[in-house]
Amino acid sequence: MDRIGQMERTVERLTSPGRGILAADESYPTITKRLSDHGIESTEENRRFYRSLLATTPGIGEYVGGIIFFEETLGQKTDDGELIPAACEKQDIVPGIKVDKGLTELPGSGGEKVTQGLDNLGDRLDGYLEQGALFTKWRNVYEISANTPGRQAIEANAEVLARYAAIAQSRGMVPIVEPEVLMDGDHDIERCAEVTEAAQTAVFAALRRHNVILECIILKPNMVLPGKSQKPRPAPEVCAEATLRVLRRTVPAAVPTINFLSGGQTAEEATAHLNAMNQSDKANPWVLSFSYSRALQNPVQEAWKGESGNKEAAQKAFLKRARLNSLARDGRYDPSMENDPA
Ligand code: 5MM
Repeated sequence: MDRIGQMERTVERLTSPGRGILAADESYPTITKRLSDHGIESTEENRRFYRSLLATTPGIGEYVGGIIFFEETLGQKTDDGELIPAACEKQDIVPGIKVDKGLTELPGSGGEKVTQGLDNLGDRLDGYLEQGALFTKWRNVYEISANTPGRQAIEANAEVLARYAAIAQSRGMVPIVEPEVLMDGDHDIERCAEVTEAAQTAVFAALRRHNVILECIILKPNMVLPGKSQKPRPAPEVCAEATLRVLRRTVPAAVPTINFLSGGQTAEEATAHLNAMNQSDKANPWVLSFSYSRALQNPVQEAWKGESGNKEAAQKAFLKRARLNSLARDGRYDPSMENDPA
C-alpha cells in the first residue's frame, strides 16, 4: 500500500462507527503525577501493568479505535508476553505514539512556550513504525492570561505543529494535530473562544503552507469552556454551541474527524459536552469524537489503586467510561446512564 493509502486506511479504522481514541501517552513526569494522585508509584512495572491492562480490556475495541502511547510502552509486553502494540491489533485497535518532546521557552516572548521535538523526528518515526505505531501525536499548549497567548507564540507553535504533521505524513503516519488552549484561569467562555479561534486559524494556515493533506489528519482540540475557576459552569449545550461555532469558522470540511481532549474536565462533564455537540441540530462535516486521557483514565486508576487483584474492576471501569463516550459520540448518552452497573 502506498503512503496515502496507508494513511487513509488508518483514518478509516480510527473513525469507524462508535469508536474514539484513548490517550495513554503520558510522559514520565505526567504519569508520575497521575498515578500518585491515586497513591500509586510510577515504577516501570506499574506503568507496564497498567497500560497493558488498558490495551487488553476485553471488548474495548468496540469503543476505542486507537490508543496513543508513550515510547516506553511500544517495547513493553502484556502479562501474556505479547508486545502491547500487537495486543492492540488483536482487538482491532490502532497503536499510536506521542512524538513531541514537551515544552520549552520561546525566547523573545516574555516567557511563553513552544513545543519541541522536530530534531531527528523522521528517524524516530521510522523506529516507531517498525514497532507498530501507525499514527502520531504532537501537542501545543496555549495559556490564557490578559495578554497571552501573543501573536509570536501563536505563529511559532503553528509552524512547528505543521512541520511535525508534514514529517509524519511523509512516513505514511496519520498526525494528530493537538493545539490545546488550557482551561486554567478565570477567563470567560468568550475569551476561550477568541483564543481558540486565533490558534486554530494559525494552525490551519501553517498546515496549508506545509502542504499537509487535510484528509489524513486528526484534529485534537480543546472544547470551548470558561476557565476552571469560573462558577457556576454553563450548561453542556452552551459549551457545545460555543465550541462548534469556533470549529465551523476555522476547520475545513476536508478534515475527517475531530477528537477532543478533556483538559481537566471531570469524566462526566467531558462525556456530556461531547454528547451535546453530537445532538446539535446543525449538520457538521466531521466526526466528533474523543481522544481523552484523564476523562477516560481517572475512574480506571481509582479502581485499580496499583493492586493487581483490582485488574478486573479497573477494566470494567474503563469499559463503562469508553461505552458512555461511544454513546456520546453519537448523541445517545444520558446522565442517568452513569448509574448503570459497570
Ligand atoms: C492535554 O493532554 C492530552 C489529553 O489529555 P486530557 O484528555 O487529560 O486533557 C494528553 O494526551 C497529553 O498530551 C498526555 O497526557 C501527555 O502529556 P505530557 O504532558 O506528558 O506530554
